[in-house]
Amino acid sequence: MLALDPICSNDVLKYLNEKIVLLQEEICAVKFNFHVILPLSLQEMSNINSTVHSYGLQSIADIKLNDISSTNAVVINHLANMGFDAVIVNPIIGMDELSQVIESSHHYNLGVITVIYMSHAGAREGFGLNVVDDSLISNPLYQRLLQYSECCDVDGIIVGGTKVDIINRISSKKKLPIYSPGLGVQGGDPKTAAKAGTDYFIIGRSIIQSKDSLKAARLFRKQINSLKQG
Ligand code: BMP
Repeated sequence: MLALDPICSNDVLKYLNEKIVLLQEEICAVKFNFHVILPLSLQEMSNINSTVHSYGLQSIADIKLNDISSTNAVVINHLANMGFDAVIVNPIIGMDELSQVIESSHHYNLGVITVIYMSHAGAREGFGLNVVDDSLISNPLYQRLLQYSECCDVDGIIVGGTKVDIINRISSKKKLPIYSPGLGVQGGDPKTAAKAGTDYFIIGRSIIQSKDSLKAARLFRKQINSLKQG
């Protein structure tokens, strides 16, 4: 999955389109971050998503949605109108709000992927914190987020590709597909992540900032495919 985070500020639309056209055969989906979506109009984002779809790819809105249900429902409606296929949500909102996000999203055929453990070093200060529930049972926060996600039947989960021990722990009793960012520039290795249990590999700068983006994408795809076959 291509994390299409543009590095240029002028003519972003041209940049996005060119990268999608160039890399479409090597990827299964394009992930657009909040900072990409924010300055674009509904029409501009819809046009980009039409290009994504014209190559049979999926488009994911990475906004790590994290609000009350009434607000989330409006956001989901906008994302559906823009033509997205899935949204990334922060399950810290709890099971009631998460269920409602899923209901609103599935109503528009929009998938929901939740963030369980992020890829950066400081992620342990949040996702790794031990939390105590009403019965005084202590668990790391990410395990609680995973439990919410499984109970609410989300469509996939995000676990940083740099957190191989966490991917291993989750994948040993896995119920949901694991999407991992943090590969390449952030230090994560696709091979190690694949062995631990990553299903989908989210890669951005190592491809789009490479001198030869197509070659870089091909190399990643070849590496990932050989791991999956082996
Ligand atoms: P890159 O391969 O260039 O590091 O990009 C990773 C992408 O995944 C970025 O869009 C980033 O915002 C996102 N991401 C991440 O790096 N770590 C996470 O834990 C969750 C993310 O969504």
